[in-house]
Amino acid sequence: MRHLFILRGFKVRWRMGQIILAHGDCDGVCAASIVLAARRDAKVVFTNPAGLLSELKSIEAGSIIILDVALTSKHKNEIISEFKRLSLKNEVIYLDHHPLPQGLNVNKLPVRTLKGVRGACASELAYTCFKNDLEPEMSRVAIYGAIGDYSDNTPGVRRLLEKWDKRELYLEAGILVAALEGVRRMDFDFKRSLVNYLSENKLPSADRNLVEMALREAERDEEMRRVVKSLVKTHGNVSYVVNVEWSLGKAATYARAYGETIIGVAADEHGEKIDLSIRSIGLRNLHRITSSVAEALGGLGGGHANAAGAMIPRGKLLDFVEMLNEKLA
Ligand SMILES: [Mn+2]
Repeated sequence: MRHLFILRGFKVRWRMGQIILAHGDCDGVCAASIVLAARRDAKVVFTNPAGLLSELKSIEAGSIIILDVALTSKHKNEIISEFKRLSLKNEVIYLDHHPLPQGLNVNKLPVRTLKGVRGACASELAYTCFKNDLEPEMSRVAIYGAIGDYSDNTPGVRRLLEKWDKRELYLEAGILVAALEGVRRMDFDFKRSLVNYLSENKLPSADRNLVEMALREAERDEEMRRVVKSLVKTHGNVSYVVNVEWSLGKAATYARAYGETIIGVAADEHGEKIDLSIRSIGLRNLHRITSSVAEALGGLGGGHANAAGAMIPRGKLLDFVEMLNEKLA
């Protein structure tokens, strides 16, 4: 619902109604689609952990639903005060599954959230939260999101899967994941139209353009894995690649695999910054290590126990790799 304000009799100003702030990966896109199906008037804005604070600051008022966007330890205090400011006027719902930065307690966040759902990705949380306003068959969109985030083995998703043949859904999720990996990260128009499409519960396989994108990405994966293999460098327990033009997450995974190390890093230099994906096996705290190293270098980062992301100043990549390796020891 949009509110119309008439100021001084002639000036007309629109104030924001409902805003969805979502991450742009498969889980974020699916979570946004689910919420949009329940809240048809909402406006969808894509953001990420580094951008969340400035998005919140730019909103004067409105009912806000945040999906799959981690809170960074660097901005945690400012984000909490934005949550407080915004929730004085309207409801703020925060649905996420990244570990909170140290010092924050999910029970004390000044927003509405879902508690006690261990391992559930943002799409599962969104489906659970908005279930009463959804067609039950929207559950498959929650399942695509869960597969995209490797989170389809939770009790909640297993229950949702009982109503489907999972093999059909894996094909649909696979198309979605591959198409999203293939699209530029900042192609928000494409992602917004995808959210509209999925919010109507239309199948990814029914959109030939999406299928084409997924097939092209599959071909590219086959080629880029070899590129990563030829470029990977190793320092102690950390392998890394720089500026391979591929999905950062996949590049990090294969850097780790081909470098035969515990951690893989993929870096993308642009302007004065470096975007990083970090992937590990068998760690419990990659998000913590990543955020402390990135912050020590003047950047920021976070994520999950074995998958994280960071942004650091240009020229600091070798320091980052060196410090990650030290933290492992
Ligand atoms: Mn997620």
